[in-house]
Amino acid sequence: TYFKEQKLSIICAPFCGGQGKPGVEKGPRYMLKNGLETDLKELGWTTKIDEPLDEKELLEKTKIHDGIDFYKNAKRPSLVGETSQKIYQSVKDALAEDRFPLTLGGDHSIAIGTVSAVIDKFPDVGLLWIDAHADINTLESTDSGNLHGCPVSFLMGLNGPENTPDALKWCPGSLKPSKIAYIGLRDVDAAEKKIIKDMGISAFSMYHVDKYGINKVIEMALEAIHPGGGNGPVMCSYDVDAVDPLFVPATGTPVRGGLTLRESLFLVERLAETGNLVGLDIVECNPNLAVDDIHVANTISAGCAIARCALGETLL
Ligand code: HAR
Ligand code: MN
Ligand code: MN
Ligand code: MN
Repeated sequence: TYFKEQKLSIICAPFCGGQGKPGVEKGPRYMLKNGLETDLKELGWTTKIDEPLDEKELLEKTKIHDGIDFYKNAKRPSLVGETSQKIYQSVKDALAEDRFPLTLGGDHSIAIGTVSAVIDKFPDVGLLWIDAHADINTLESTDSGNLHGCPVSFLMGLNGPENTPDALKWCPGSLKPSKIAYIGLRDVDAAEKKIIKDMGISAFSMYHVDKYGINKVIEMALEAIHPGGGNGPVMCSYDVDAVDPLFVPATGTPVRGGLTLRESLFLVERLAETGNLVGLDIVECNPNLAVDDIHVANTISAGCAIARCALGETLL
């Protein structure tokens, strides 16, 4: 492990401005209400909760930015930039205190902050992006204009300095194509497929999960980001829409044919087993999109289980 003591920061990132469906800002509050902090304490972690954003104030602000904060067709770049920078600082603070950073979203645009901070501390880190989507659209290629579909392009510096909104210029954009691997993909835009192919990025779609099984896929992904044995620090940015909507229905862009609940949890159990995990995001839980209370409970409990399994919970 890369941490001296079993200490962690739970960083709350209640942000919905990287996409258009309010409710995803409720994720951190719902996961904490589900008992996540107590459960992590029972696993032996000394916890601290960091809330760099005011959920209510930020939601109001997001509405104000609607329709005025644009960069080409990208929506709310100023707000995404300033918010992800606050999350960046929180993750940096956690790591400076030798605490494992667990960030609860919010939409996936917050990973611009979390991953940048983890790279600052561990320059050699490999990133596992667990998602139905590749989130690598550039400001040029995005059709929706939703920045939660673009974080990887900022992390990799694909937009270039001349094409980066001012509020996002703080992002170092230093992630190398060889240091990222995807798992769970099944809804990738044509422009994203081209970027992934041209840059030689490792991507394991649901096809590969079916073909090889989840354990083999994880091992191939680790080998891709850390050639010669798969050892080295790993950051996991986990979009809950990687999980099949049968298990995680309350999310903004569900896509059928995803990971089973067991595959989803095995993935993080396996990462915990390596002892190499240095950061985790859990994003895109949106209680507003549930049609009933069971949908809320299923979604939130899956998000919490992903966190617990990544942080040491085992079945036996
Ligand atoms: N590729 C689409 C876009 O860029 C949709 C991706 C956004 N959905 C997510 N991200 N939940 O993982 O708009
Ligand atoms: Mn997604
Ligand atoms: Mn995502
Ligand atoms: Mn139902």
